[in-house]
Amino acid sequence: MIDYCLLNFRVRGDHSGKLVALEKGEDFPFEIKRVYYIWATDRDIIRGKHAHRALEQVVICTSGSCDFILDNGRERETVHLDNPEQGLYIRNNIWREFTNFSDDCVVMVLASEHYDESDYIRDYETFLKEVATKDYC
Ligand code: T46
Repeated sequence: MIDYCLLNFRVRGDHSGKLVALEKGEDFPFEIKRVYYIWATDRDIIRGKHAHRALEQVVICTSGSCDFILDNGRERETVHLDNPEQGLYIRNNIWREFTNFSDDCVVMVLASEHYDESDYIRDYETFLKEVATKDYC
């Protein structure tokens, strides 16, 4: 099993529309240190192609849709994101690629750490070696 989950956010909508608020300690698995968002990506582009050594993230498709392909070094799973009421929680040591972007896709990412290129594993063979050394089962 791949170590991810879909968080279902509480929606505080009324007749004027929907609203999700994410508060520290209540709705979220870590303290957010960075937020970034991605849009205007052509459908067939494959982004990501890396894992993180320590970083944890929650990915929210706030508009449109895209597919996240998650890989723990043994198996792969595709998660379709198209709902701003859900967040994809990706822990460390998971290889991710994302693609199949709709024209209106906006992906917002909430991150547990500041940007640090040394936390990225951008080579798949290196990723396989690093996760193999952590595979105790
Ligand atoms: C991830 C997926 C979901 C910065 O300068 N600061 C930042 O906080 C980020 C995220 C990126 N950058 C720079 C680094 C590159 O020169 O922006 C450029 C594009 O980044 P990258 O190629 O890593 O983008 P994606 O979409 O492949 O991956 C990003 C995140 O980097 C990554 O952590 O999990 O989104």
